[in-house]
Amino acid sequence: MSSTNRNLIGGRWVEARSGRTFTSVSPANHDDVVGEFAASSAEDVQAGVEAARAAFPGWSLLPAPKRGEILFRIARLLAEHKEELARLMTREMGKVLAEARGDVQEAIDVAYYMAGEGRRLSGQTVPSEMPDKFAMSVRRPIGVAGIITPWNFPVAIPAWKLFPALICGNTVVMKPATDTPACMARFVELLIEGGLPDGVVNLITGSGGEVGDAIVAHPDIRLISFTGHTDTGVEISRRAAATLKRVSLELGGKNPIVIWEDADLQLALDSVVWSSFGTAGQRCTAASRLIVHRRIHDEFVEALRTRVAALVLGDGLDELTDVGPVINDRAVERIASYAAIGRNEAELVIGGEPARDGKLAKGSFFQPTIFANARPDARIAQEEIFGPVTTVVPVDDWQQTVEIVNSVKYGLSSSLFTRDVNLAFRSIRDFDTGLGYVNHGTIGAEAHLPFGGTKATGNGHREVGQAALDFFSEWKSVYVDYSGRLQRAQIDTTFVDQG
Ligand code: UN1
Repeated sequence: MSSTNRNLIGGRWVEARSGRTFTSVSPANHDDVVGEFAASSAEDVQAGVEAARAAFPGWSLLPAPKRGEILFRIARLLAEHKEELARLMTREMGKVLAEARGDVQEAIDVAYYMAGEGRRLSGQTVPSEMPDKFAMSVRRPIGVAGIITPWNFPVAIPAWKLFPALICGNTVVMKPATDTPACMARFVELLIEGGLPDGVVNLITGSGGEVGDAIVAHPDIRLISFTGHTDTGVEISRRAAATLKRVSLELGGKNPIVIWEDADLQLALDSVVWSSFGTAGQRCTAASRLIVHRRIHDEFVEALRTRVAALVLGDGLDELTDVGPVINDRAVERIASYAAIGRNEAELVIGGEPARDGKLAKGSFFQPTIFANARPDARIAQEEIFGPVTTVVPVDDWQQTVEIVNSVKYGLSSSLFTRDVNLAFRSIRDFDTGLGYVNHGTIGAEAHLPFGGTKATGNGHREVGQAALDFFSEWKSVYVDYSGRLQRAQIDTTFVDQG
């Protein structure tokens, strides 16, 4: 079944001005057309920005607890439609149904959390250094936010960005990834059904080159929140500087799980299979490096090979499937080229090829792949592959482990399996990543703590949790002088310490 889907601008569903469209197809079966969507351009972005600007005064002046009530309603609607959204997501993006349900659940969690923030949005109240003077800071909305989202979490990541933007009083122009417009369109329909006023959220589908560029360039967009490739993030930063936009970037990862010799091996294996091959390895937080103590390297690799050999590849809608497709054929090619590099750099344990047999023939599938005995500086141990491929690097001592963990350009997530509490705390201090796990894989961050990474993973901002409020609001410091006379700060005050 195919349908025509449109942009949402100022509360109305409209076609792209050019009338052009593009199709979204299922990565599990390219004959399955999920829908046809507006191939928008700068004109459509212009209309979206105008609608968002027009909606800004009303939305930003609506008291934040009332904005929160709308988010509560949206959270409940998302929960009611969880199964429907999850099935659409599996069909359009490929992740297995259990994970798609988790993706929608994360959006529900963020909606509830941010709805509650509507009754806090705290600033500081501090004593003034002058008598009869009141000093405090308040959060203010900024304006129109441009939100550009990836395909790997088609509902959760838009929600991470959208709900804090809204609770802070901003209005939004959103562009979904070209691979997952249907998920975003359905998500936005539910926002409207939840009572979001016209123009508060505007959806513009289309390519990065047209829609994304126009959002980044538009002078009336004050904020950009982007998740995707590091190179794109750098380019966005560069271009957004021309109009002094505030930019939050969530970029690549090369996340390690360290397995120490005293680790609970069964737990480590369960966690590695989940962190490396869940979402077919297409998470920014996927464990694409396994740093394993040399004394247990061979035993661990053999046990992991057995586990991975048992993984069932297939359509994520089939409950028996463990690993779904990757997003499209270009991804299959990219992963295959890394597998070819890996064969020259390390020992191929299992996988290494696209999977095209039988029912997989019409989709974009890649065999779950393990490389072992890799050097820490091998390309497959340094570069983000974004597929079901993980690389085992043997290690001899702790100092070397810390160096290897920190040797990549990214710093999103890291994990350590050990029973040694001292090492656990050392890892928290010394692994240079924004997320750190102990006896748990690299994936599974929750909605109420900051999410983000160090180094080339981003530009220092954090998503979700209270940290997201800091990105989507501007501080105003307020002084109320009720002394009735001129009091000059730093001058007309009693100096206790005269130096
Ligand atoms: C991502 O890795 O692309 O921590 C997002 C997790 C999820 C979000 C991941 N809550 O695995």
